Amino acid sequence: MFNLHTFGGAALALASLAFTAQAESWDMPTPYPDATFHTANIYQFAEDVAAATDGALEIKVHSAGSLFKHAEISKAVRSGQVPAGEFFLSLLANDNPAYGLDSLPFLATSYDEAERLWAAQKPVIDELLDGQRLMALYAVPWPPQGLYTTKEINTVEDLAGLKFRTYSATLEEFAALAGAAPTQVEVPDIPQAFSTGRVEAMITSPSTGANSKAWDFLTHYTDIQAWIPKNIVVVNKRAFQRLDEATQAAVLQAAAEAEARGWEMSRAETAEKVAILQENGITVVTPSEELMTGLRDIGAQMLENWKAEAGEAGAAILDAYQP
Ligand code: PCA
Repeated sequence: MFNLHTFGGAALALASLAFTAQAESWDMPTPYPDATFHTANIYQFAEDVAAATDGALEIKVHSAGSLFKHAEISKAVRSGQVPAGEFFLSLLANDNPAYGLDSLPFLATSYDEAERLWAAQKPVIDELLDGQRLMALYAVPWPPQGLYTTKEINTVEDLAGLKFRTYSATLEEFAALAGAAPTQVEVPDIPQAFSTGRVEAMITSPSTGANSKAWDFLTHYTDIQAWIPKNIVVVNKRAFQRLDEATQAAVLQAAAEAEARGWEMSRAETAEKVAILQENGITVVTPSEELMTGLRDIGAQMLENWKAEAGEAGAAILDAYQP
């Protein structure tokens, strides 16, 4: 402990100035609410970075789209408006189809498959991000995506005409092929979109369903386990390069831990959140063969569309995934 009386006021002011000049503070926008396991994982990541750098790098998380809207986050990091951010990986599929592979229905539906798909995607995505002055810190999957409705769904035809909440262009394509009417709604807006009747069905994880209190406006959860999409946390390359070497190493170490922890959290979420849906009165349904066949047909068509768009580069990723 230093003694204030032996420490001149001017010296104290200088010392604290020097300290603030060294410490760096990063604003980090994320799209999902605090109760989301991804967001909890990011808060832990920020704490780990602060601890490992003795407070030299402080990451301030701005959750639920409060600093930038979800669709703006990747651009904000690219342009350096913020040094880091999180977003749903396949939102970048408009830039390059490689980003969208984890949102294709029935391509990777178990965590083991999702891990293999990420291993196949990652080198390509690292290169694409590099071209955008970005660097991936880590990616974490959502639990398998299931179908939420207000009635029993036995065939794809049962989805016809439903006002369908979507979160990406890929899901929009899926909903349209199923004959439903897609409307893009961000997670924090889900309860209101349902309660006002803008939408009446959705596909998302047990996590997002339970966190949105789906039982307030939906009755059936059909466990189709259609895909396992990921969120990615990225950093602006120049912001990263401005950090000293020890801080860079601390960020990469905390990111590797966050990725491992996030995959574990995701696996644990699945059963836990389905149980919460059930406890709150949602009927959890095992899908009929007929429904699954119809949905798989849509998935097969979307994969063909994807291949046509992704060309040789896409074929190489698919080969790496399915050797
Ligand atoms: N939750 C997010 C993305 C996928 C998921 O499970 C959402 O519903 O937008």
